[in-house]
Amino acid sequence: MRQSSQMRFADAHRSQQGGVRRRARAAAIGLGALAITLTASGCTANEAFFMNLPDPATKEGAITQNLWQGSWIAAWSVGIVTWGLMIWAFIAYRRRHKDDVPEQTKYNVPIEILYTIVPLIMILGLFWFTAKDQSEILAVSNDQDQTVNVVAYRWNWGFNYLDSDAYAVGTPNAPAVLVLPVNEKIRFELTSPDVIHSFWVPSFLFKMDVIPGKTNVFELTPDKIGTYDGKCAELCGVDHSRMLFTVKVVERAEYDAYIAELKARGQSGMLNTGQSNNDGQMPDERTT
Ligand SMILES: [Cu+2]
Repeated sequence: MRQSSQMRFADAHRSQQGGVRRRARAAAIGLGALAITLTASGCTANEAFFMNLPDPATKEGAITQNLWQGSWIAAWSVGIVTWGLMIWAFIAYRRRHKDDVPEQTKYNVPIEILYTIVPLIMILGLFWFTAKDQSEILAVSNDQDQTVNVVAYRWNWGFNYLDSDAYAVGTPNAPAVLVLPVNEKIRFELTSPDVIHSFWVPSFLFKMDVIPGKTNVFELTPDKIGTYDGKCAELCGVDHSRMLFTVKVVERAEYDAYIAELKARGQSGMLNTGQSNNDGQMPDERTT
């Protein structure tokens, strides 16, 4: 009798060891497959874990990048702990016999308090960092080197270089170009003569609405020479998707040459926003 029970125990122990080994092998295969998928697809860490946020092209962009990456690190950590607990529960509490019934409980107060308090702490943490960084990025200190009045209208962009007394404007065939000197603090003043638009330069990690009757202001310091895409990020009407522009961050000398070129073309002073008529397009820009 005793002998047979010892044998059963030894059998059970052996099969348990086998189970542990099988699980360890399955976990190793899973991790290996994940590593191969990431490497084979040529994913960078930024693409795989931070959803490919562009490299910031402004001094202030680093704040947003930090907030974004920090939020993802927090999210991945929570995800890994949660998935780990789930997988552990699946394995540790799996049904071992056909007639197994799990222990029936109505509630578990400590666990319920835990999963109310922990998410609350996480949300408050994310809120605190977001509010702190947002107020830092949106702070306007009026010590800018240049002021650009961005005019968004159906369906193009105009840029009034207020300190240089020149303007640039886009046409449907030639999207607007915003030229900015590198490492100079730019004050952007956003105005719209018609409907709400949104000024968005993904590489600046920044977007702000352009609202008729209200001047929205922000300051950024582009610090990387390069050409960046810009677009309207507010569905503003039928040709919203054509509201594209290009930002060129250049050396000071190149900026001066560009302003001189605008003036030579007769684009001194400010864009007449009255050109935008009730139908939304400049009369000379109608394509149909
Ligand atoms: Cu728009």
